Amino acid sequence: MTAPGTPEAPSLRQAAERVLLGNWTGHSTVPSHSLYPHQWSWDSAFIAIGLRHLSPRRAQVELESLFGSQWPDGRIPHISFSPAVARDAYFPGPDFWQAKTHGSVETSGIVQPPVHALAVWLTHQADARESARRGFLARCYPKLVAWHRYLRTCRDLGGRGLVAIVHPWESGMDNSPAWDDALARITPAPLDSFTRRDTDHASTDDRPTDLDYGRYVQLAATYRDHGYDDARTPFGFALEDPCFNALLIASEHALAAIAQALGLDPDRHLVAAEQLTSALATLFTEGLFHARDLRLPPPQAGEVAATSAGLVPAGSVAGLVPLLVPGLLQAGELLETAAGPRFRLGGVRMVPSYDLTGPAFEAGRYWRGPSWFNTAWLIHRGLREHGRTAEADALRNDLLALAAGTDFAEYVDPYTGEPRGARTFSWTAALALDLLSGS
Ligand code: 2M8
Repeated sequence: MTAPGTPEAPSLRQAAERVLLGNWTGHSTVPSHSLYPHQWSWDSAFIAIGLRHLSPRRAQVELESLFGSQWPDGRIPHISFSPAVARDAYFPGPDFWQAKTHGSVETSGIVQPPVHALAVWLTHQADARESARRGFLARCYPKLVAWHRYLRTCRDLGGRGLVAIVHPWESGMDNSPAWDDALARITPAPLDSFTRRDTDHASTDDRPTDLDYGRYVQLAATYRDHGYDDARTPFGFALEDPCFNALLIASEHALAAIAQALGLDPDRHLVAAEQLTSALATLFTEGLFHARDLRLPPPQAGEVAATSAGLVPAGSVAGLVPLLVPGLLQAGELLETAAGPRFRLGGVRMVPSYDLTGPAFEAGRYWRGPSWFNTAWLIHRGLREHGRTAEADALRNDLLALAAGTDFAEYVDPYTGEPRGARTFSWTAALALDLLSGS
């Protein structure tokens, strides 16, 4: 039976499937043909999670094609460029990144949150027989192990057992206010040295500012000019992000399940999950997980440090994502914060990307306030993990109603539900399909 307030399931399912079919390119799915016309890393993981209900085989191919762009050091780049798309259709494109893997696939050089092992495990479960026939898990497992190894070694820049991001794009929450202070220390690339393409397709009010873009370009160019070598690059921006690390923990748990299904010992993954979970606890303060800024200048004489642990004061939805970590000790406090005035779970549409009471809140601008479907899906999973079924069901129904009512918008105003950014956006359709399928 369809819950009250949710759109009629069969027609929503068909509409979501149409979006996924329309954005399919033959081996992967673009987030949006206009705004993001290539393959994105964490988008592909979310897309596979929905696509598995339409075609388990296609979901496998989606992930396998992404893994085809993996670098020899194990990193999975955040964009895999399509040779069929004009080289300047998206900025920064392949000519900016100058990165190639296996001699042919052109990619970016930075990464995105590691949702991939979770996506592989869920995709496998959708049709275990077809997965076994194609050797899906056996082929993905070593790639996922190499990916996590890269993150846990080359990217443990703080030496605390947590992964650091070195560019706001690596968080997937590009212009989150959580990055403002760290970004303010970066000298932007001159605005006349590059041409944005995103504002050709979306309103400038819904997108990051030109100043943000100047800094994004500068950070990426520095990494590129040091050969994307983590040991050599003088990273001006390095933060331990709670969302990124929580997803790595969820993915280590998924890797343990994958190892077990392959008859391998899952212990190393369970140990990794445990180590990461206790390191993650150092990011918790005042009811929320916060990013740690590894480049925070030491306080001047007489000045009080912002927080003793170098934690960024801005609170964002990234700090709620650890809810999906099994057995999380801070879950009770985190649930209180989610329901309180800062995020108003159940009181506004889905979950805002940034503290509703924060000084930088903007209801329509990208990751500075609007509610996103992927983070709502993650929080839904977290609520279920901690037995909060009623809140999980309410969030599910809200997500489905918004997906249906906005033609699968990229993000929405948390107060009005008004659509923003792209329409027929792939992960919105995929994750709606997943929730419709009872996941
Ligand atoms: C957005 O990020 C890209 C850069 O990677 C952009 O703004 O051009 C973010 O929302 C990110 O999370 C997402 O993966 C990407 C594609 O949907 O778009």
